[in-house]
Amino acid sequence: MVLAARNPMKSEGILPREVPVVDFSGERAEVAKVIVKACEEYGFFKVINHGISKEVIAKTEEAGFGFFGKPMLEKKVAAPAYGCKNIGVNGDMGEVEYLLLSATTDSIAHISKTISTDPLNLRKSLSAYTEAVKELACEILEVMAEGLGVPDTWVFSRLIRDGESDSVLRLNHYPPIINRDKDKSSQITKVGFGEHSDPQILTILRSNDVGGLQISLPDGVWIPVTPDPSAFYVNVGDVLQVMTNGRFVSVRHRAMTNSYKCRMSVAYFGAPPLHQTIVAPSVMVTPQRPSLFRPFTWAEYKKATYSLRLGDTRLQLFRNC
Ligand code: GA4
Repeated sequence: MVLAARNPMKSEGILPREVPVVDFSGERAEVAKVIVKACEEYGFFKVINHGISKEVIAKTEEAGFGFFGKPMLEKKVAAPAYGCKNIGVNGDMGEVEYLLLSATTDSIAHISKTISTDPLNLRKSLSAYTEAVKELACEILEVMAEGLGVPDTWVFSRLIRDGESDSVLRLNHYPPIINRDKDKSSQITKVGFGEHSDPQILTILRSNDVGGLQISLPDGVWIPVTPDPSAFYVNVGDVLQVMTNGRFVSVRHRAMTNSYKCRMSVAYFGAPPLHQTIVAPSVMVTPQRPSLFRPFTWAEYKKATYSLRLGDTRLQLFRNC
């Protein structure tokens, strides 16, 4: 059964304040329809019955908590893959610590040797997780292409399946923060990871059972995403917005901290190879819907991304006049 991305209020231009849910075990054409609608309206959806084993998920969660639970001096050994509070290179900060690595066998092997006393085991767990979420991302992208009526249904997934794909894996840890205002009467929620969109094609995110993720709807309203550790959450990234010629929206999102429990999320960012030219397939461009963006390579886009601040919108730099 597929739970549709309901939109009873669309005529008034208001979207329901709950995220669309896709039952991935449903009938393929129906799944495709629901995914396309969710990506057009929210750029975000939740996937249930995704087929990824609980064991694969649990081992990565365990490894993540094991690492973040270590003393700071031991974690710093993993720098530059390990970072605390600094996000990117232009002064963005958040109440977060993280591990950020290339989603390649070599990077996983390297980080495993650096941070674990049982590197083989850690490497096995992280590799199995990365392979599983990569496959889920590719299957989602293939169903999407079908739903969009793109004849080459591998047009998006091929970029992630490519051996030179620039995909990354990120483990984010948000420790609880007790932060009271001056008169100590109320609590202030602090930003863990500030508002931004993901630059890549598609993000596959999972967290433990602690809330904090919020997404921004096209009308500017922020809605909290109810945590569901058995599900995966999918973000449309900037590159997919370009490859659908603006039909899908890359979702702006942020993570807030809380005062009572650690939140840990694991995100796989599916990206093209650096030399790949990003351009919408021809069916996405029509006289009624002319090409919104000029062709550019992922390397160019990545360079622009890293020269800007976290919350900046980079896509406008690549718009056709
Ligand atoms: C946001 C999505 C991914 O986490 C990330 C981030 C990257 C980083 O942490 O190095 C960036 C951020 C992200 C976008 C703007 C730049 C680059 C931090 C930053 C300020 C790994 C990515 O690809 O882009």
